[in-house]
Amino acid sequence: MDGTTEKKARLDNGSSVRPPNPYLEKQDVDVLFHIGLATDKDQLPARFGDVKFVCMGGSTTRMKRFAEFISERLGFGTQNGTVLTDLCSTDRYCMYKVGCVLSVSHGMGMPSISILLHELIKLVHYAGCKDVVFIRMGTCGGLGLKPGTVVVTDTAVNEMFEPAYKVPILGKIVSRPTQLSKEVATELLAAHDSNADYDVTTGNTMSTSDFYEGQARIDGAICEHTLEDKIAYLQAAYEAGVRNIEMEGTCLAAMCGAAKIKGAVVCVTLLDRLLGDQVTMTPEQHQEWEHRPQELLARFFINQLRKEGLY
Ligand code: R2B
Ligand code: URA
Repeated sequence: MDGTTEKKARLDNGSSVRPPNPYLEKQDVDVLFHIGLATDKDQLPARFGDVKFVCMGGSTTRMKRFAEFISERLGFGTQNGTVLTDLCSTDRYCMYKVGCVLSVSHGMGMPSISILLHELIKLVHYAGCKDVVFIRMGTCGGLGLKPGTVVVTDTAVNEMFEPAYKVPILGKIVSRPTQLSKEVATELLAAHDSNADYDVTTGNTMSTSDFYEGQARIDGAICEHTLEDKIAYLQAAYEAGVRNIEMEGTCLAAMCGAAKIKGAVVCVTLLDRLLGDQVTMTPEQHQEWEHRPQELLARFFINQLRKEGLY
């Protein structure tokens, strides 16, 4: 395909995703640098056009295990029979595809997930995906919740408890609303197995730019606030409806909202931040708790696919 034909096919592909960037139409080729895919070489519509659920989590091994789990749980099989292949040709992120599910690692923090989201939003657009849902599946600190509880985010808020993602662009702070899908959050909550021995709840999620001081911890290398300051801040967060704290939610909410993609955040709490700072669960508990959002997502996928007669 020559450049012009390729560009036309890339932009008129019926995707429901509209990246709000007029300059994309002017580019002949788009190289998605950090995931190592390009519009002219990688047959994005053929390889990714059927994607319905883009699931992201921090760690590469967890996202590989998630892909294996989904493949088995939903009976999707894998791309080449037995072994899952990492579709990112770079080592910045990893990406696995099983049926209509993409499982992608996002690293830690908003700068990392922001780069990935720019490229994934363009990927699903160029691939012609329709009605795609983006979900972050991760870990967090809880507020007043038993460790191991799963929280489906209602509203993602920043450190000032505002539903806003603030990012410096051209030397100015740009504030974007954090917009998650209420519909997806409701469906996720409904997907919980009532026989499970843990709770799935909802509340506001505070996203921070740091794990230590940024989350009011007093166990980092640097701490200029007191234990009393920390308790007062976490209490104020609780009163503002915050039930868990993590590091990517507001960015995902704002970027999905801007691109008209339904976004959701599902995290398991590793500790109760009202009781302490150190993460001390056993490796066995960690593994078991990390699996809980995965099971919830599997049940959510099955419900959604059944509704569309696809499962
Ligand atoms: C949760 O866990 C990570 C920090 O330990 C971070 O990526 C997050 O949001
Ligand atoms: N991830 C976070 O961002 N904070 C916690 O307290 C635990 C996991």
